[in-house]
Amino acid sequence: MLELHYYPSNASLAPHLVLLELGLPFTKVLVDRTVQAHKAPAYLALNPNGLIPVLRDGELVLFEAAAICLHLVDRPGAPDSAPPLMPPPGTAERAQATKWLVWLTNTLQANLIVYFYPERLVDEGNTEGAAQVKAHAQAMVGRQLDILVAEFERHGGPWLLGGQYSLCDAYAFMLCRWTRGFSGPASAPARERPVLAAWLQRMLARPAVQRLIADEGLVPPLV
Ligand SMILES: N[C@@H](CCC(=O)N[C@@H](CS)C(=O)NCC(=O)O)C(=O)O
Repeated sequence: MLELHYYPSNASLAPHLVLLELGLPFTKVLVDRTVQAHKAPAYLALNPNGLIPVLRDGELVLFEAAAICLHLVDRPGAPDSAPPLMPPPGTAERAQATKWLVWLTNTLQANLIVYFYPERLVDEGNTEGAAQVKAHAQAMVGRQLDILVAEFERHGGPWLLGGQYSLCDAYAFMLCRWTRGFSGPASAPARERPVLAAWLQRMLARPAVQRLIADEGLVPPLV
């Protein structure tokens, strides 16, 4: 049985959505951040980084949300009716999809983490420095959201890869949701870019996304 160690709206959200899209049976294990459960020895044994998520698949234990999503797509077990969330390996389409997934996790997500935890990059008590780091991270995320907009405009399709819905949409949805609290001059939230606003509405209309919202108890503003 698949077991997703998660906390609502954390980096576990994309794997959670992929599980729901694929219709795979799984159980959820809440990693209670309010009591630092992600820093407890039992969890560190699964993920020495002390970060959420972790996926257990029998003997296999995985951390890194993007790696978990790829494994879920590649492993057998999904019903025939499940959408193909990645193009076939060895194709140019797969290479492009992998490019976007890696970009999402190591560029956009990385800057969002700096935005949320700027105090980790400055000396303790340096609130002015932390505010500067946060503002710069927000501005970088803003420029990267513009890159997403440009990609949608280039191909004109409804999904990040063009015509085919993929796990890149699930991943980008999680990250764009994380910008919902953006304010000030550095960057507006993703939803204020019309192209992304339309795509976010398409995402919200997906049954798997509606289930995700209910399962994780997410409340408005959703994006
Ligand atoms: N690169 C990791 C990042 C995971 C991550 O940063 N998770 C956050 C929640 S969104 C976390 O556990 N933060 C706790 C902390 O930083 O102490 C992944 O994608 O799995």
